[in-house]
Amino acid sequence: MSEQIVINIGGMSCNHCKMAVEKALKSLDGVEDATVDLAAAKATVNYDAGKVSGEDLKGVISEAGYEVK
Ligand SMILES: [Cu+2]
Repeated sequence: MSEQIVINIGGMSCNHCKMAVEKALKSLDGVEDATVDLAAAKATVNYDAGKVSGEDLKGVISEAGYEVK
């Protein structure tokens, strides 16, 4: 079942950060699409809730070195 979540992220300062967060999210099995809006400091993620959880998504952002708000 496909779901969408919007996650507020702190610590992103440039386009590299945006790419790093998108890459980290897309590395998870079950993530269908991940788009980071740098100006708004938000990630919008479409994912299969049967494969990956919102907590998993937040965890991988933290592991990449950014703050989940
Ligand atoms: Cu950066």
